[in-house]
Amino acid sequence: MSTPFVRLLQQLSAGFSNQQQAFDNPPLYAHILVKFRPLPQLAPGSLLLDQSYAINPAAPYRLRVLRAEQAGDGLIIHNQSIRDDQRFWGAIDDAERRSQISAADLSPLEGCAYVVRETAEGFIGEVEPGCRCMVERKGALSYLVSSFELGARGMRTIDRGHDPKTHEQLWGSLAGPFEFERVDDYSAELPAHWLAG
Ligand code: CYC
Repeated sequence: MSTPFVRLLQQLSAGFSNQQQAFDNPPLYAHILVKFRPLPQLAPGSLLLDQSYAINPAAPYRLRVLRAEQAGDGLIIHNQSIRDDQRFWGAIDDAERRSQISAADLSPLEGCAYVVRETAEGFIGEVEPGCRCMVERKGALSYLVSSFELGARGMRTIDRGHDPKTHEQLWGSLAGPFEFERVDDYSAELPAHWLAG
């Protein structure tokens, strides 16, 4: 009998690609690769997140360390940035370099955790309430409204930025969610001691 925490880690520890969607709908959707891989040296539930454009996976546009945690009845995924994260470009596919990421390299991204609930097919996560996940784009400050839906076959995500005063949408998908298929499975890398509790 696995717990929701374990099932979330198993579904998330994977590589995802929206190749089909990008191929079907240029130029609405860029081809993006998203990978989540366990970091066994860190706190239980820690995953390296690497998001890149498929044309240049060597230079990811977002590298983070996520940490899933059971919280009462539900689940939370904390979001952390990595100091000088260029040091870890390429680490997603290099176990030796992944193992060099330490807790001292991480800082919490306040307001940017995902609140996650289990569904029949998988999980749904939404940025925590409060409009506190502030991001800058083209010089304008906005708060992030983001959600993901995880299932057996893949993941759907939607990111949008809103004006802190007017709440008007400033950027993000107008065409609908990114549709990712699971193309790699890294769940075998989850250390046994994370799965026991
Ligand atoms: C920002 N996208 C963000 C942020 C998060 C995510 C958390 C703000 C905080 C941060 O940078 O970490 C999304 N993080 C996620 C998702 C997961 C996660 C979905 C999975 C659990 O861990 N983002 C894309 C598309 C494009 C996009 C290519 C669609 C519109 O993946 C845009 N996201 C985008 C932009 C920002 C953002 C423009 C803010 C500015 C920036 O980061 O460049």
